Amino acid sequence: MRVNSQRSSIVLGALMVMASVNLCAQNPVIKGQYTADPTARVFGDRVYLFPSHDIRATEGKGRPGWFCMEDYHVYSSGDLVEWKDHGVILSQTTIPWANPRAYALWAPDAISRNGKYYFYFPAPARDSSYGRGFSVGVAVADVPEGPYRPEPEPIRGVHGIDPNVFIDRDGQAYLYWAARDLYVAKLKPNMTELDGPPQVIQNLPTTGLKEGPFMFERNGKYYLTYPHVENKTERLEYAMGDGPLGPFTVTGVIMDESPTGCWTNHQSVIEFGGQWYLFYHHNDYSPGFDKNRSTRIDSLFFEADGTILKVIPTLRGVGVTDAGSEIQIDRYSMASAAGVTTALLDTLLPFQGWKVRLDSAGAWIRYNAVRFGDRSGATMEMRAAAGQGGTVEIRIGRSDGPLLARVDIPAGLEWFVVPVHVAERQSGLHNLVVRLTSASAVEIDWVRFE
Ligand code: FUB
Repeated sequence: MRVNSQRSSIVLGALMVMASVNLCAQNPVIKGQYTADPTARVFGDRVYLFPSHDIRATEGKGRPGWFCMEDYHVYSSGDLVEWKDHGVILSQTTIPWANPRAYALWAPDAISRNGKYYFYFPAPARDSSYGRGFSVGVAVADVPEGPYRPEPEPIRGVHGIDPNVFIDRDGQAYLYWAARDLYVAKLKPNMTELDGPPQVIQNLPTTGLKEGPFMFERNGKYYLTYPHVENKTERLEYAMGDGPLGPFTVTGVIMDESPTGCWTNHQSVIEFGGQWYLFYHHNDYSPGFDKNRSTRIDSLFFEADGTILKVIPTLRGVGVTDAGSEIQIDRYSMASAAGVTTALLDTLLPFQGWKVRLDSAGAWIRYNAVRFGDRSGATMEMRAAAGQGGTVEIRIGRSDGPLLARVDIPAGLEWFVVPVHVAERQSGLHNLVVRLTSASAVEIDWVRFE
């Protein structure tokens, strides 16, 4: 099986270098708001996330049952785990040329040049003199967090969605976008005007929707990544070339279609702290409605010939979790083949997150990369529920690894926070295994070490 989960020891090494503060996030990485179409950029020593901001359409506000976005936020992180929301950077009502009632601020991008930050976004224009459908605008800032000043007019000659900007090693900037086909055009040094006519990118799939182009370069190879409907819903594919204009050869699939049917996916790729990452989205916090999506991150690996290993989406995501935080072990890295299910704690309040249910004796989950640091970890708490009472063991590394604690959860319908003594004090970075040892089921929300 040539997948990213095999490379966990490499990731662990990279994470040990990156971790420095109190960390606790898993996939999805932003809680409390929907964040779709995640474009990640490394500016200085932080990663900036520029997503679309899905909201739920209501009467008079957007089109019920469809995508609905009225503004953009930007987020940043120094470790890919703890994310700061810098607030609204652009709103449909403050873009001079955009329709202020369209609720269609779709997938954006941002890039830095000569000390300025350029934010590219699609939006329907306020009148037909700009043409039908979506135009693409630019807003400019002095720092990545903004404030961003929208240009008075959209970019002339661009009609479509999902703008993506790439600056090649020679300084030439390119704008990519989608309008049934994928297009590319050179940008002038001012980053706000095309420098020549757009070209349709050739040799890409001719049937099934393509959108969301994202270009990156690695070791002199140019990767044009894009969501494409090969079958029923979008999957993430890529084509490789020797330059930003191609010619490109369709090379492979980065991520298969969502098994739960989220129709869209949308990607960006960065290298940060010596590791490559794929940002993508899924409707984790909105399982019944796939137009409210959330950002996920997983590690990305390359073969020696430069091709990309397919990414298998994980709940665990990336980054190191501090042992003293509420470790959301329902976002596990790996699980036994049977006896493990996850569910929202409260389907009416999805941002409260999930619980994991271990159903049959021997069922286990493994949660990677918990940082004990120099904490002694003498006690542990587990928030759990077990109708008939139940017992789980927590071990280090493997289901037969050193025993940290045995937790007896009392019988009852309510959730208990059960304190236990930790048998073996820990330091450093470890993977945790939680295994059911009782015949009766246990549900777990989180564990935390004191
Ligand atoms: O978010 C609206 C649209 O859905 C994006 O522009 C596409 O890439 C798809 O993710």
